[in-house]
Amino acid sequence: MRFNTSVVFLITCILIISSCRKSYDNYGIQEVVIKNMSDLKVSPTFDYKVTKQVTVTVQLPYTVDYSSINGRLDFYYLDADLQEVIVYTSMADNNGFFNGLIDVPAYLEGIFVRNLAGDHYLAFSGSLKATLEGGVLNYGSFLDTIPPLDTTVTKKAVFYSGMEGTVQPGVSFGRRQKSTTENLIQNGDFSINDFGSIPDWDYPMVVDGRWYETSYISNKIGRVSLAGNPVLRFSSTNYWEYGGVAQLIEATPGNLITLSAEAKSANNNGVSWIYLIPRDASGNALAFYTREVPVVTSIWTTYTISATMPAGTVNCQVLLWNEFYTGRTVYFDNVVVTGPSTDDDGDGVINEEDDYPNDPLRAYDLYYPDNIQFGNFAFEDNWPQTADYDLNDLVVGYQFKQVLNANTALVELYADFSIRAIGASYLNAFGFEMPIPASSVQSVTGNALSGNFIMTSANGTESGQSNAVVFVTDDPRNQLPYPGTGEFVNTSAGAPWVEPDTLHLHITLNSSIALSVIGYAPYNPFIIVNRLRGREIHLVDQMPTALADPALFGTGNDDSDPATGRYYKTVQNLPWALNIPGHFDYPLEQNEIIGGYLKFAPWAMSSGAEYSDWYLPNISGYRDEQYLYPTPE
Ligand SMILES: [Ca+2]
Ligand SMILES: [Ca+2]
Ligand SMILES: [Ca+2]
Ligand SMILES: [Ca+2]
Repeated sequence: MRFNTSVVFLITCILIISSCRKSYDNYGIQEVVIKNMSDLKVSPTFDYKVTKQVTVTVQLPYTVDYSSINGRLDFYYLDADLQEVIVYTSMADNNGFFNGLIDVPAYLEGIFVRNLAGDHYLAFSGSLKATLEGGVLNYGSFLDTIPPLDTTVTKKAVFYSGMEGTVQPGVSFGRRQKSTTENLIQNGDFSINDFGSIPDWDYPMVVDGRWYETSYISNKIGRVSLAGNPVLRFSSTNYWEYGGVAQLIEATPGNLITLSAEAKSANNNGVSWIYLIPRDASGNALAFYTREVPVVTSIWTTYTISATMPAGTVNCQVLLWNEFYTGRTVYFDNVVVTGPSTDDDGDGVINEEDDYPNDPLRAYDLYYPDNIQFGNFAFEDNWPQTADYDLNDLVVGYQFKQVLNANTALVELYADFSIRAIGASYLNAFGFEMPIPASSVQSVTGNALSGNFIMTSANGTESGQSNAVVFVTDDPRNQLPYPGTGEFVNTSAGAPWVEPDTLHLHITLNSSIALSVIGYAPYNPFIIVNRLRGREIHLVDQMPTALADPALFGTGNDDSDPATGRYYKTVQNLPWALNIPGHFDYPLEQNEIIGGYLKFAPWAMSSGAEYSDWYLPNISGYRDEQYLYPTPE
């Protein structure tokens, strides 16, 4: 797990979020407790989304030549267990530029951005309540091309070599494991006590796999043991000086080289730098590519610089550089240098960033809701009559994997669906519509169609549809059979639990389709109620398919208005379905969701401005477990 300069920001954000949660109490404002869905007062335009779209702009570092490659960007957040949850992946253009809309949990105030050239935190601008917000991240703003700052060489060398004894560990946060990947640097973890000496950084060096310490400073540079782990320590001096360690590696013009190193400081001040310095045949520096480490925090943090080697390069100096003054101590560890990056399949995505490095037609996987967890669709099935809001009539877990090429076009789609609960007497089919012609689909496999209810074309899409409509199952009871007792399946606490079965769908296309055309998963999921083909139920404001019966709109309790794009909401603006892009414990049979999730009401009544994390588990005061189905782990 890699962390960057912005872990501090993250911690700050967590503090801000927790303080927001407490603000009601702090200001003594009483929340009005609504216990029945029928008492909810919801804006007629509220869409019941727990995600938001943010506009994100990223400029990759100017030290890298992107003219023939597309740089990969992974956008992730850290969950409560500090797992990296990747919510979006894309490629930058041949200027290293990316601009796009990404869908993220609405409670996030920012997102981590990962690229070969390092990880950064991108804070969303605008207020939490803004519907349109986003941010700009420029990798170049962390970089420079100046030579190492230096001091006049006057001091006698005090060169320390050898373990200096054990230093008590400081705060260690998300420490990365020692790298086992191919590393162009030798002894990057400082496990070997083998250091040479050079007077200063710009002296001649050879490629010999050794670190060299600059000796014309009076401070100590040496190995120390932190909690049994050897690291490099640059410690204090009484003078203002500069020094560090260097190693020379092979390099040739056009090589894309990436240097990363972990650093931390005991006293949180001063400046350090990591450098890639290409040298010519005479040993002269051709350029200075540096990532400044302006404040080395007390948390182990990974810093990264990527650069394309210029004409004339015969090798490259890797330099860890520091300013020294009284009281300053900096630790470095896990120096990793990778490269030269190659693109074996020639699709414009370098091997390190290519999920399919030997397949020019495929470049990366884009997951929804993310790479780690299943999301959940929760349906009410009594439309157009009013629902009982237990949101368990059909509960479907899902995870989509869109396989894209280097031009961000969809090549094929994998989708896993898990029927988790059937809290209904109706027989409801489940599928989804994609905004592409049915004829563009080549094949559909892995779905479960048992009978003659859903008619399909040869390619597996529903016949009679102009758009591609794929049914996952026409009878969920085949995936989640009735256990013999209890009212329904997995919605009553007294009845036996039935282990959900997961269907693995694979949809291939006749040719790739631009993501800008096909859009993003989860597309347009819906159920068909009780084998009445015209009776579809979709998420709020999602279009019915061409086979839905338009005569049903506006009947019963439905307040849809096709002329204005209003669909599947009551006059009171209540929904018949929810999409939770993550963990969801649905309610027990005939218990309104509002009883189990105590922040659902303030969330809905504030149009999503408050408690957009209402569905998350393990937040104190958010749930009343007696109304929620106790899904076994
Ligand atoms: Ca490639
Ligand atoms: Ca590829
Ligand atoms: Ca229900
Ligand atoms: Ca039910």
